[in-house]
Amino acid sequence: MSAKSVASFTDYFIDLEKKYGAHNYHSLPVVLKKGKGIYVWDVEEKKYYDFLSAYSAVNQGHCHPKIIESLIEQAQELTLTSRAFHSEALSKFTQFITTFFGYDKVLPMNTGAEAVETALKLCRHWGYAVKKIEKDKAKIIVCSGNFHGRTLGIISFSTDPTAKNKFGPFLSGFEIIPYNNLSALAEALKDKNVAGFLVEPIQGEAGVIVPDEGYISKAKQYCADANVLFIADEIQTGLCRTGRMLCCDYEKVRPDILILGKALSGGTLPVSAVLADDEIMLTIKPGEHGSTYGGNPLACKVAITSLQILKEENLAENTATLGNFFRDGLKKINSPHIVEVRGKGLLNAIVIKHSDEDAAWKLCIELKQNGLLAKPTHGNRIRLAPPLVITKEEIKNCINIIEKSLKVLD
Ligand code: IF1
Repeated sequence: MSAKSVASFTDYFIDLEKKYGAHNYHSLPVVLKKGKGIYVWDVEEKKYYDFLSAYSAVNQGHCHPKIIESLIEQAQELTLTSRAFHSEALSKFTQFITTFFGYDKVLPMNTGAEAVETALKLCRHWGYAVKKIEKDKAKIIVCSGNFHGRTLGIISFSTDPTAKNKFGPFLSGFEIIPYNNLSALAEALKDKNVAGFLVEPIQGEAGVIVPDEGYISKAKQYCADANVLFIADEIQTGLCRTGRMLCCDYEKVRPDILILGKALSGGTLPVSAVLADDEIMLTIKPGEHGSTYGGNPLACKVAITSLQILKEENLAENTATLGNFFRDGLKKINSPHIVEVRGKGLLNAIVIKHSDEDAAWKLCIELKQNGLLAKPTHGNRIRLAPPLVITKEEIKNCINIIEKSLKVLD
């Protein structure tokens, strides 16, 4: 069968993937083949605003020329050594990223989930080596509605039945408390076996849940008072997405363990990192943890450039300003179908209310028709998170597209 014998290229490629690929995603019916800045193009040559940004991995915009240049340059030089040997690129990267974020040490990994696993292992290790928790008794507090990845360890403390059920048995040693609830945290911290508190400064997957002002700073303080590590998963909220370099910066909180991923490579390859000070990081000794690709030269080179761009292009400031402008614009639409507009910086969501339970999906299909890509989550929420290089003019156009598309729900 060739692409020509079916109705459209789009259908052809969707059918092909359906036939040969596992069915673990329900993707929007669009097949992309090119990206540049805030735009992507499909196989029919139709151009779209990308309002998902690969779940915040392309904060710097698709195929940023400087990132691609770094990628190519390093790819022609050296891509992988394993950690059996040192590399020039890793050495430079460790100095660069620790200086950038102000930590003693970094542990590089690949995917976000791996970095979260790393942080959990590190936290337990610290719990035994420094806090002197009795062997195998360490506990880590997490929040309901969390999303930290899809490994067995991580889904062991998920509260999303779709992500978790059918995959047991699970790992123990976690206590789940409600998000944005300081008294629940204070109660859970009474247990002397608690080594850490893992939290997203804004819950992404849950539908962009922004906690009350002061939650993060007070949670950090409670943890410090209880000699418990405050672990921030900034994989999605970090790297300027919410209008600051880190979302924790809004409350002047410096996490004990900081987890980064996604935009650390500007969307070119999986690069993640865990940052911490010596007292924590040096508990891990040679042979106790690692990854073949973690800290590979290609990743290291690309990550430095990706971080430099965030500063060079003032993406935190742009995001903070345009985020406010965008949410104001969305609120002014004043549609009966939008019951809430929420978010911080350019990590936003609208909540749709409609008698048709597929309304959010239908709206996304209409948005696609009108040249804007976004995807519903949890049925009635639509995440709106463009690359951070977007301009005010472009945001205005997008508000118009959203307003026009909403008519499909009338
Ligand atoms: C999928 C959501 C976003 C994350 C945080 C760790 C990870 C993620 C805070 C793991 C990953 C993704 C993965 C993607 C969907 C997605 C997502 F809707 F589920 F919540 F971004 F909004 N911590 N988030 O958000 O990082 O291992 O994937 O590199 O389908 O799994 P990863």
